[in-house]
Amino acid sequence: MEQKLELYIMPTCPYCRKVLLYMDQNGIDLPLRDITVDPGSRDFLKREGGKVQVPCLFIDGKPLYESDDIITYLAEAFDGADGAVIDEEARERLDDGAACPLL
Ligand SMILES: N[C@@H](CCC(=O)N[C@@H](CS)C(=O)NCC(=O)O)C(=O)O
Repeated sequence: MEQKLELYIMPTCPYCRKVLLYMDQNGIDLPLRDITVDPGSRDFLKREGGKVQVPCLFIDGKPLYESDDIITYLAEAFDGADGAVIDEEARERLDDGAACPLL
């Protein structure tokens, strides 16, 4: 059975951009919830996830935090058709000196 996936993000968050970059490189398209423009999404994240931290991938309503864990999950869930490719150089660039905006 197909799982319901939703990715909670902030566009300026480098960890979110890392996940989004990975998705882009692998042709993965998921519904995005931008908590900076949607207060309802932020409230949902706090209530159901337990904390306001992004990125957070909801898998059938269950939260998965941590960008690397999300990428690992996506690599397994979407592996096959196109093959999962992680661009290590791009990931390092995003990790390097990444500054998180205040929530
Ligand atoms: N280790 C986490 C770091 C995520 C992170 O620090 N996100 C920031 C936004 S850039 C955040 O949500 N901070 C709020 C908090 O941690 O309470 C990851 O890789 O996903």
